[in-house]
Amino acid sequence: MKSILDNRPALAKEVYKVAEVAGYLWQKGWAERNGGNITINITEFVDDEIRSLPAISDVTPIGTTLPNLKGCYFYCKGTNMRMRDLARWPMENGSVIRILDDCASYVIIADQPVKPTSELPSHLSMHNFLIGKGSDYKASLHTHPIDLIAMTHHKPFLEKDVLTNLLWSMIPETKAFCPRGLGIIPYKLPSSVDLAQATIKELEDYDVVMWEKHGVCAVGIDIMDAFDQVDVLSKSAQIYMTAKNMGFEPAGMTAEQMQEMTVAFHLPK
Ligand code: 2HA
Ligand code: ZN
Repeated sequence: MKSILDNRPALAKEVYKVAEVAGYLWQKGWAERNGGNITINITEFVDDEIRSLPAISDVTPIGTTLPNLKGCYFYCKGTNMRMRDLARWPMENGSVIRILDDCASYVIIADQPVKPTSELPSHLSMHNFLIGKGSDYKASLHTHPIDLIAMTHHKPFLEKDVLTNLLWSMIPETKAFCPRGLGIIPYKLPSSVDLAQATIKELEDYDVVMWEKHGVCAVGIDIMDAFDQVDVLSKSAQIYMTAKNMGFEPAGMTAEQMQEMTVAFHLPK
């Protein structure tokens, strides 16, 4: 079957990175059933032939107006699709959409009319925000990491930067590779525009945010970058839990050790 990825190696590479990450999400136990979603901004790979592809779906409202997305194209995981299936068949479990000129609706253009993720309002709001601030980030990831979600069931962890500092202090790499820390968003209905708005507000300060009792949302240069940031935070959460399971509160790196690291790796404060 013909695919939009045929003879477009640069675009295919990005989509196959999504497939690779989808496999990791499943292996990690972060992607039960249809859990999680991924979107990537692929506008830079779009040629005249893609621009002239006809719609293969109805015009569908996004639910919000996103002025920076005019003429943009995204690869999106399909709603109700499984990450473990997407890992093998990305173009059967996801699709490419075109944002229409009203910036408030989209059509699917390839390969098949797979309806995009239920979290499309959040994902597209994040891309709109990123473009607006001139960021070169192209990927957005939502997933359900067991350890990090469990931590949001404990009220003291929901205070600003409590989890950021706790997780950073478990192992030096976490601050090095997730230097902006972990934002917290109080519980909101999945897929809601409310959740989307709260998410972009937190992206001002963080690349990874927790949706209380639901999951994480991360943005990055590409999908590997977004995944890696969640992965290092999850590693820290595992170290914390392992120490607690051994019956003690982990000491954490000292303030001096954190400061030394921050200077040595040229990290933000
Ligand atoms: O797509 O994880 O939040 C399934 C979800 C919705
Ligand atoms: Zn979810």
